[in-house]
Amino acid sequence: MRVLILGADGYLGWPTCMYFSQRGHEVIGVDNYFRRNAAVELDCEPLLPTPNLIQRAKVWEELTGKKINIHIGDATNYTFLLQIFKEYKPEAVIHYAEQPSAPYSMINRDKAAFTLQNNLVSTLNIVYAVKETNPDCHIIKLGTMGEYGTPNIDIEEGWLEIEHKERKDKFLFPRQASSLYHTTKVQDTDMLWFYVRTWGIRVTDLMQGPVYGISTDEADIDSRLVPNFNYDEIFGTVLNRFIVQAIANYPLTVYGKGGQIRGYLNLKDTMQCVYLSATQPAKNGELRIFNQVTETFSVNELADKVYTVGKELGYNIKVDHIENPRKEKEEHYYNPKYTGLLELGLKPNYLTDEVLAGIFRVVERYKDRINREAIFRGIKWK
Ligand code: USQ
Repeated sequence: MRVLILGADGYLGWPTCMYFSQRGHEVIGVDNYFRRNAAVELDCEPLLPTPNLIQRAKVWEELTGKKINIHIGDATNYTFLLQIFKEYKPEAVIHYAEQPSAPYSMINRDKAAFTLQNNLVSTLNIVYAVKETNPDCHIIKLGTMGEYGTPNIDIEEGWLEIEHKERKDKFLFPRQASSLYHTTKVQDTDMLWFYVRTWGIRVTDLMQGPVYGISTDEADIDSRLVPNFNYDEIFGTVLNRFIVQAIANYPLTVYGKGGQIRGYLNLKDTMQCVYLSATQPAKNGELRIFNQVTETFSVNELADKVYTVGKELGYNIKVDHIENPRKEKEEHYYNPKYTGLLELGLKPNYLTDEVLAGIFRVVERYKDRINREAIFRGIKWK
């Protein structure tokens, strides 16, 4: 398969490039270095040093003999993107090229506008490039579980059948996002559904929860192939942050009551889910939606796990409940369905103490690089 990966330099993008390349597919990786530049601008660089995307691909080729074609450019630039589609004629495109951070989107109007413009225009451009070059190309889009919010009813996989005044129909499950970033993902889904209905394109929209971890089979080959591991308030996800905080002797930053429940998954399982989606594609005229999580935890449960494993490793960890900078429910019902990817063949890597200890061990090696000031700045929703 020829697979185009947009956002190839990111936390998920680079490991995905290697995952597909390792399995014999032709990979084209595109990135505009938004994350690298934002990390410099906001002083929140990843914990582990990562060579740039061109250098990463060179290291990968030296070590495995497999080539990943890299292009540095912006998916919101249609001329650039169309040229890539014309040159490579991908059979699948994986869209990670979005501004992925909820706090970033809440910093100020300019960051909100950037998030809106970047996320929606990149998605629109992909749809147009697919229509213009190969309407059979399968679009795999990273959405988020945050599109649904935390409703007081079970969350289905994307769709909900509604009976109203004795008539029935199927609709997108109601969405109520809790940041401007999450709202752009809702808008993406709506836009994709419009073009699926109108042009008959094929789309898989993956509603992913927060990802944790640093290890994949390919990334473990050499330290220069590691993913970007962010632990800062803006780009770091909560479990990765807690582990770094534990090692930095920084009290764990549980926001508010800590009863916020989310669906989580290991970085290795993101690779599996995207791969399973690509190799068993959606049909033409189908918007297929999967909830991409493997288990659910509250923030308090994550803090407890980090506390317990950290203690065994000799850390004296403190847990703080700090005033929640976000506007979100801190105690709520949460029961998402997530069987679709299991049915495709997903074999989950659950969050065991051993998995947690593995992340601790990697972070320990780089603890001198921890920038304590990046851990919490208090970007407020209000
Ligand atoms: N949280 C804390 N303390 C922290 C950081 C976070 O209590 O120091 C809480 C948050 O308030 C939230 C939960 O932990 O209730 C998850 O926060 P997060 O920062 O790990 O995740 P989030 O901002 O929701 O975003 C991340 C990714 C995003 C993805 C999303 C999936 O950055 O790209 O879309 O997870 S989901 O959360 O299901 O919407």
